[in-house]
Amino acid sequence: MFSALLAVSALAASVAAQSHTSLSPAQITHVITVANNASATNGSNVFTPQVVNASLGETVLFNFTQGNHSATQSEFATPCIPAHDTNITVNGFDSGIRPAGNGTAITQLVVIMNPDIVNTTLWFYDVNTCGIGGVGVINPGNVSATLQTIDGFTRNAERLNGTGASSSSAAPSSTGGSSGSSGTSSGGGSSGSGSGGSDNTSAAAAMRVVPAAVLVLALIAGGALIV
Ligand SMILES: *[C@@H]1O[C@H](CO)[C@@H](O)[C@H](O)[C@H]1NC(C)=O
Ligand SMILES: *[C@@H]1O[C@H](CO)[C@@H](O)[C@H](O)[C@H]1NC(C)=O
Ligand SMILES: *[C@@H]1O[C@H](CO)[C@@H](O)[C@H](O)[C@H]1NC(C)=O
Ligand SMILES: *[C@@H]1O[C@H](CO)[C@@H](O)[C@H](O)[C@H]1NC(C)=O
Ligand SMILES: *[C@@H]1O[C@H](CO)[C@@H](O)[C@H](O)[C@H]1NC(C)=O
Ligand SMILES: *[C@@H]1O[C@H](CO)[C@@H](O)[C@H](O)[C@H]1NC(C)=O
Ligand SMILES: *[C@@H]1O[C@H](CO)[C@@H](O)[C@H](O)[C@H]1NC(C)=O
Ligand SMILES: *[C@@H]1O[C@H](CO)[C@@H](O)[C@H](O)[C@H]1NC(C)=O
Ligand SMILES: *[C@@H]1O[C@H](CO)[C@@H](O)[C@H](O)[C@H]1NC(C)=O
Ligand SMILES: CC(=O)N[C@H]1CO[C@H](CO)[C@@H](O)[C@@H]1O
Repeated sequence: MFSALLAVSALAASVAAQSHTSLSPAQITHVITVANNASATNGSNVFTPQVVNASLGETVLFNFTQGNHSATQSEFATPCIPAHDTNITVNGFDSGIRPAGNGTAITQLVVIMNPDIVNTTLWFYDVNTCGIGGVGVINPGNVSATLQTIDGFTRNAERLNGTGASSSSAAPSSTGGSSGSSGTSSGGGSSGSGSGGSDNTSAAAAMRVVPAAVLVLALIAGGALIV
């Protein structure tokens, strides 16, 4: 009995990174290590893991251990722009840039899965590596239904903010999104193939965000008129 309790306690400590209490959702912590940038052309290892599922009351902890990165919430169609800038009703988390000094200045950003966000897919990026695929997602959901995969998100980031962003084709790919139909984030649609980037879903999402952008511009214009 006592040893069983000890085992449960040890389990709680290992998953929750906080011991001495019982295992409840509020203490389950999913750690995403923010580090690396091993090459100047591939940011896929900035966030490890890149994909996390977190339930109500659980915590996602970004652990900035190395490099000079941010964890900034965005939207699928606009991976490298803060979510709040494309949809003014979304606050969105944003760590700001966190220079970790190669492990000498480790900091954390905690995102608690409260009721208002737990059923939302939370896409995010690193300001300094977004264009080379420094991106990730919390709760991608049923990608067979949404066709919004981490691979599709990465392609959008590289297409819109990569080094070839202005010169390469920005035409939507009809195959980009369907690669996610396997239900996993790896597979036929891995980075490289379908480099045209987007898919029907993201095109629809892009249309969806336009009104917000227009609204923002209208507000700015209004402010300028008042001034
Ligand atoms: C980036 O690196 C990851 C992991 O090594 C690899 O799976 C992926 O194919 C690479 N992407 C590109 C565009 O080179
Ligand atoms: C963050 O990373 C550092 C360095 O690897 C590690 O010592 C620390 O335990 C990590 N923090 C959490 C909450 O996982
Ligand atoms: C971190 O990145 C920001 C933005 O790119 C830059 O202004 C800053 O100088 C960088 N800091 C370090 C320590 O590299
Ligand atoms: C970062 O630290 C690791 C070990 O602490 C070391 O091996 C590596 O060379 C360092 N990198 C830089 C760029 O200083
Ligand atoms: C989230 O979605 C699940 C499944 O549809 C539902 O049971 C739950 O009430 C939702 N939670 C919130 C906070 O909206
Ligand atoms: C990505 O590109 C968009 C459009 O040019 C720009 O507004 C945004 O600031 C860029 N994001 C980053 C992280 O550089
Ligand atoms: C996250 O949940 C989805 C179903 O909602 C599942 O398909 C996927 O494999 C899960 N991913 C991870 C990393 O657990
Ligand atoms: C995911 O979506 C697909 C396509 O809409 C659907 O057939 C499947 O039942 C869904 N899976 C779950 C677990 O809801
Ligand atoms: C903005 O986000 C809210 C959820 O916070 C959503 O209901 C709404 O449809 C979004 N608006 C646009 C234009 O995407
Ligand atoms: C975007 C970014 O930070 N790229 C850096 C990744 O690492 C290489 C090699 O250290 C740098 O040259 C890049 O500037």
